[in-house]
Amino acid sequence: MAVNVAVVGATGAVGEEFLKILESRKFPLKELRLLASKRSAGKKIRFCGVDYTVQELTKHSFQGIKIALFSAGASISREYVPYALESGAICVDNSSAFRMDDDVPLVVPEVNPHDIVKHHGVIANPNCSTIQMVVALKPIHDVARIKRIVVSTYQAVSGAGLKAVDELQRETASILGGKGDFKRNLFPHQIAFNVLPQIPQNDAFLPNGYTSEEVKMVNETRKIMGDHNIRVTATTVRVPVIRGHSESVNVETEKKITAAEVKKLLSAAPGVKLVDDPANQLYPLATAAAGRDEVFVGRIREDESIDNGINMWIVSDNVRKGAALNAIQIAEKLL
Ligand code: NAP
Ligand code: 3JN
Repeated sequence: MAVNVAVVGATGAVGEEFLKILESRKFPLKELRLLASKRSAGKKIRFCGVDYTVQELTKHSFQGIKIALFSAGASISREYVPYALESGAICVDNSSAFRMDDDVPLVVPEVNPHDIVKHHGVIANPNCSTIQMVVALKPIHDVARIKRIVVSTYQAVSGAGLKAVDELQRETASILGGKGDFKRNLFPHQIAFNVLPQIPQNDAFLPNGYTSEEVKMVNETRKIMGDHNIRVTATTVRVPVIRGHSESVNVETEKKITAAEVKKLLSAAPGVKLVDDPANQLYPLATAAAGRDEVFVGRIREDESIDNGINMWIVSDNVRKGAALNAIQIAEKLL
C-alpha cells in the first residue's frame, strides 16, 4: 500500500540519507513532502529523477501525511510531532525528544520489533551509538545474559550534522595548507588530527561528570533490550572520521560464553556482518562500513581479566543504520 510520507529535516545529513534509502529500497510512496527550516524553503532536491521543492515546516505541513520521518532535532520534534499526530500521521522520530517516554516504543527492528505495536502515534529511533551496539549484543544477551557493558565510542563527525563534516574538512585543509588562522564554529577544540572526549560538543557536562550522549547509551540500551538490570557505562568520543562510528565493547555475562561461540552466534545474527580474521588483518573499519547497512563486528576475544567476559569491536554507518535506515526499517514494519 503506497502512503504519503513527510521528511522533516530533509536538507540535513540524516534527511539526505532518508531520501537515498527511500529511493533504493523502493519504499511505497504516494506523495513525498520535504520539510526543513525557512532557510531552505524553495530549494530543489532530486528524488527518483524528479525535482522536489523543500517546504518550510509549519503546523499545517502534515495534512494527508501517513508517515512523518522526523530528523531536525529534539526541540523541533517536541514542537511539531503533536501537529503531525493531530493530522493523523504516525511519527518515526530520530531525536531524543520522546525516547525515554513510557508510552513511546524505542525500536531497533533486529532487537525489539515486537515493541512497535505498542505505539500511540510515535515510535522513537534510538541514538546511533546505541543502535549498533544492541544489534551486536542482543544475540549474546539471549544466550548468556549480559550483566554489564563497558563501552568506549569513536564517533564520526557526521553524527554532529553537515556543519560538523564541513568544519573537519576545512580545518584539515587549513592545517595541511600551513595556515594558522582557522576559525572554529562548532567544536570547542581542534577536531582535525585530534580526539575529543565530549559528545555532544556544545552541552555542559552533567554533575556526575558524564555527557548526555553517555547517559543516552545507558538508558536506551536497557529500554531496547527490555532488561533494566543490565549495568552499562559509556565514554563517548569524537574522532576525525567523516562517516562510521566505532566502538570498543566489553561485556560480562552471567553464563560463560566462549569467543568461538560468540563468533558463531554473530555470524548468523540479523543485521550483523562478522569481520574477524586477525591473521589476515581483517576487522571492522569505518571506511568499509560507510554507505553499508550492516553492523560490522570483529576482534572478538575473551576478557582474560574476569571469568565471563568478551571484548569486541563494533562499527556501523552512523547516518545509515544509526539513523535513517533504522527509521525506515521501522516505517516498513509499520506498513
Ligand atoms: P543537520 O545536518 O544539521 O540537519 C538539520 C536538519 O534540521 C536540516 O534539514 C535543517 O533544515 C532542519 N532544521 C533545523 N532547524 C529547523 C527548523 N526550525 N524547522 C525545520 N527544520 C529545521 O543534522 P542531522 O545530522 O541531519 O541531524 C538532525 C537531527 O537528527 C539531530 O538533531 C538528531 O535529533 C537526529 N539525529 C539522530 C541520530 C541518531 O543517532 N538516531 C543521529 C544523527 C542525528 P535547514 O537545512 O533548513 O536548516
Ligand atoms: O553525535 C553523534 O554522533 C550522534 C548525535 C546524535 C544527536 C545529535 C543532536 C541531537 C542526537 C541524538 O540522536 O540523540 C540529538 C538529539 O536528538 O538529542
